[in-house]
Amino acid sequence: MLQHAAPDGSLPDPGRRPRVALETTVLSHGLPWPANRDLARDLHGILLEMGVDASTSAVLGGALRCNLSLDETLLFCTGSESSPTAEPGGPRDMARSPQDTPVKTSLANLPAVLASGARGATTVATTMLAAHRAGIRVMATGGIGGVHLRLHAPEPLDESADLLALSRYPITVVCAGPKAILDVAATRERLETLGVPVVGYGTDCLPAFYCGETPHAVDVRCNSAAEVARIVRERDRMGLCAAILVVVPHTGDTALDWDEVQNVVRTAMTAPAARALAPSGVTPYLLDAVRARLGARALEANMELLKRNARVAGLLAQHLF
Ligand code: PSU
Ligand code: MN
Repeated sequence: MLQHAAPDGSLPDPGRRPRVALETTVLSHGLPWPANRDLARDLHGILLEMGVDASTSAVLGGALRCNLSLDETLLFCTGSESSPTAEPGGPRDMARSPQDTPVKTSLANLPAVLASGARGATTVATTMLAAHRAGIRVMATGGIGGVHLRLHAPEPLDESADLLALSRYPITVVCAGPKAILDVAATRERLETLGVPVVGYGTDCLPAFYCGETPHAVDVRCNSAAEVARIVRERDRMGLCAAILVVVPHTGDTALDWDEVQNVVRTAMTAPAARALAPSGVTPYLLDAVRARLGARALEANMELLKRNARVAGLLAQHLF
């Protein structure tokens, strides 16, 4: 099959396997210990069984890498056990964590994190950059970042750099839609403005993370990885630089109700703890809040959808190899 050159012109080694890029912020900031450790092992195992390399990205040793070993990946599985009584956004009990929490690293702080020599967990945005530089064409995540809700009208708009990266790097990103904690309508509009095709994998409507359905539509529905691969090739033939966003709906017993999640998010955003957050703390705070209020179901849904997305990404990587 056609081998694609990396931006530096090099071709993949003969005998190299298809690769799927994975992020580390979901491990360090998105999931509690030990769920993050279990997930890291499971994702490696799922992809390995498919004959696909899990190409995990992070800032380590002053470099932006996309080839962490499983042992290196486990360094990013920090944090404490999630407890339903924990104050969302409160200080994390590090007693059980293997290491200190790495710095959440997106595009704006990447150069500073590299220069500092600190360990950095990559978000969707920086993982896309790492994948692009390494010639990896497919990545898997849970929910992408997007436009945040504005509950107090004059607040400045908080918008994830994931959107900018989606407009900039021609990666195929497999996810469960925007995170349900976001302004999903505004995020959907922004994806269109940025020229990011939204492909529903077996669905006509846009999912939002643990919620399998929202009132918003996708651009096109595909029912197989082969169909998605045809769209990716046309994007490449046109020389378009934006990503293709493949959204896989999370269905089944652990899927959460859209209105229920919206209520939790609104309550969490008006709580006093929300006012003291640094910008990069907003997403982890809201994810913690949903878990604290909706309990095990939210964590199970999060884990399940991450594994499902890795499988779909693995299939796509095989088709595009
Ligand atoms: N998906 C998850 N959990 C997460 C994230 C994604 O299931 O924690 C992370 C991703 O790394 C994503 C980031 O890029 O949250 C978005 O953060 P922000 O809104 O601050 O850009
Ligand atoms: Mn933000």
